[in-house]
Amino acid sequence: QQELRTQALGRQLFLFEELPSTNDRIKDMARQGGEHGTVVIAKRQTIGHGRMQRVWESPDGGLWLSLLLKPRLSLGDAAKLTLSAGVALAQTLQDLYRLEVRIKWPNDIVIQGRKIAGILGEVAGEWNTVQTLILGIGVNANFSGQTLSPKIPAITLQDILGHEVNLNHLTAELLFNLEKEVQSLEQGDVQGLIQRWTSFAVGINRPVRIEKAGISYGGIFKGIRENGELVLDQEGQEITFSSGEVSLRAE
Ligand code: BTX
Repeated sequence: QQELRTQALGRQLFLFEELPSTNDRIKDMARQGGEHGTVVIAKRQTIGHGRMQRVWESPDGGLWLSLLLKPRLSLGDAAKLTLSAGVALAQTLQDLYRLEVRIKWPNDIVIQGRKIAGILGEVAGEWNTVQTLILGIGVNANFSGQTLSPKIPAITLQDILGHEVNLNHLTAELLFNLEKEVQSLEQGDVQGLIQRWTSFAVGINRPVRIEKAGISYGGIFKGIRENGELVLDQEGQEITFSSGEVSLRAE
C-alpha cells in the first residue's frame, strides 16, 4: 500500500491467502456498502471465475484482484470500464516490463498470442441509488504456465521474463493507470478510450474470422463501437458482433 499513487483505488485494500473468488468476495462487500475503490486481492483462488461460467485457474504467484467502483457514469458508459481495464492493464505490462502486449477482442490480454491476463466486469447492482461495478483482473505473474491445464494457451510473466516480478509494484501501477482511465471516462472522453484500446488491438484493419454459434464470418476488422461491439467489414457491408459466445482469429 505504501507504493500506491492513487486517490481512491486501493485505499481500502483487503489481502487474503485464499478465496473462492475475489469477485464474489467484493460483491459481498458492495452489498454491505463498500467504498468506491475498494480492492480485494487473494494469493490464490479455488474457483476463480471467467466470463460465461468459465473457470479461471488461479494458482499461487498470480495477481488475482477485484475492484469495487461507483463511478460517476451512466450504466451504458460504466460498461465501458472493462475496456478501460484492458487498456490500463496492457499499458502497465508494456511500461513495466517492456513487453509487446495486445488486446484480443473482446478483452483478452495477450503476449506472443497467448493469454497473460483476463478481465471480468460485472454490474453488481444498485446500492443506495449508486451504480456499483466490479472489475476482476487476473494476471499470470509469478508461476510457470505449465502449472495450468495443458489445453489452455496461456503464458506468464515469469515464462517471458525468466524471473519473478514485484506484485506490489505491479498492483500499484495498474491501479494508478486504471484510475486515470476511470477519470478520463468520467470526463466523457470515450473517443480517447476507443483510440487507446484500438492501438493495442489484435488484427485491427486486417482480415479476421469471427466464429459465432458454429458459423464463421470473414472480413476486415474495422474497430469497435462505443458500446464495445466489434465492426467487421464484409465486402463493403458492415456487420457488428457483441461479445458473448464469439471468438476472433487473426488470419
Ligand atoms: P474468459 O472467460 O475470457 O477466460 C476463461 C478461459 O481462459 C478459460 O475457459 C480457460 O480456457 C482460460 N484460462 C483459465 N485460466 C487461465 C489462466 N490463468 N490464464 C490464461 N487462460 C486461462 C477471463 O475470462 C476473465 C478472467 C478474470 C479473472 C479474475 S481473477 C480475479 C477475479 N476473480 C475472479 O473470480 N475472476 C477475476
